[in-house]
Amino acid sequence: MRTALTGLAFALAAVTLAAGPAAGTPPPDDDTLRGAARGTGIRIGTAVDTDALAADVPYREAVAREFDTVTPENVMKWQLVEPQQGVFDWAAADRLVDFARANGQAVRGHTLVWHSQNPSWLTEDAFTPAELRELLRQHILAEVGHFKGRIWAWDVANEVFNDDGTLRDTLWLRALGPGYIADAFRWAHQADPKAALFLNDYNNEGVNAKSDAYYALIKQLRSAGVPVDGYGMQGHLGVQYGFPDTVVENVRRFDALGVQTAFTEVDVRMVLPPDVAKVRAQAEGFSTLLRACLLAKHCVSYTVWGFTDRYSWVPGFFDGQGSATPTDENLQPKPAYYALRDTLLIARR
Ligand code: 9MR
Repeated sequence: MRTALTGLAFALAAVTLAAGPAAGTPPPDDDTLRGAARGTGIRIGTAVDTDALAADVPYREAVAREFDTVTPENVMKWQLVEPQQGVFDWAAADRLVDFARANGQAVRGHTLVWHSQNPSWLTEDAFTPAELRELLRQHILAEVGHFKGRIWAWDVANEVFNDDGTLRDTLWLRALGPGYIADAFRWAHQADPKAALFLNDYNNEGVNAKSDAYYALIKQLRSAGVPVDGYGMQGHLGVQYGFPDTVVENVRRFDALGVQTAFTEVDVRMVLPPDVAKVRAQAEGFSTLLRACLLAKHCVSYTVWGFTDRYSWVPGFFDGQGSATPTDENLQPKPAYYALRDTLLIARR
């Protein structure tokens, strides 16, 4: 990426010319997202494809250079950590956590209870409700316990509501009733009392029926003493839909509830091919969510769901759509990348 060279030059110049920053604090490298975010109170993160991290050197260097936090895109999901009942595989996730530690990055754990990417032994076998509850409890205690002290924030419960604000019909809701959400948070807290525990969903960035449901749920859980610390908004946008215009209002009402907020999976897809108008709109979509985060008191992080089109999930899921991340297949920054960086630099000023 072009920024690598200019960034390095900037860092060397800063080290040579300045009296020197405090020991252990590298000078801010304004040519990276990570450097630009310093002093804003927000951590900038990315989802990480761990196969790419192992195989693709420029990708790996960019993850280390550009981001304060990493989220495993897949390798902490139940299907991957316990492919057969009682057979655990933490290797890929451990490697990512080690990488993060080596690069001074925090880890967002993703995700503990979800309707998707569960192992088939769990979803196909006919367990009784009591057995399912025990399996969920053991899963959360095992996973959160395994990573204890190494995870900054967990997406404990993912996508529990429908867009109309009713609870999503999942194996968990059907077997255990709505109380499974509170239970999941209690078990996660028991296994790692220091990790920040989040609810997380999509289409909940603006004020709407879904975010209203989260507002009510978080209020209720906290008054019952359930250890919920944060509200995650994934931020999967598309230029063809326009962008929610009540995001600031939404994050501020969660501020007032006393919980942290975070944008956890931001990308802005488009119908291919890109053109000037779509690319500009995309930059605006990324910035809209970042500005809202900067305007909230307790918005702690902004994570993109992959930073390069080389590995984005979007083309595989939405026919004819793509180009959803801030850098292209060659890791070259798009206007969206510069919009994010400049917005951070303006906030820090
Ligand atoms: O990006 C992930 C993709 O590689 C997986 O195949 C997919 C399976 O459902 O999950 C994707 O990540 C999702 C995330 O875990 C939760 N929010 C929506 C994300 C995009 O689908």
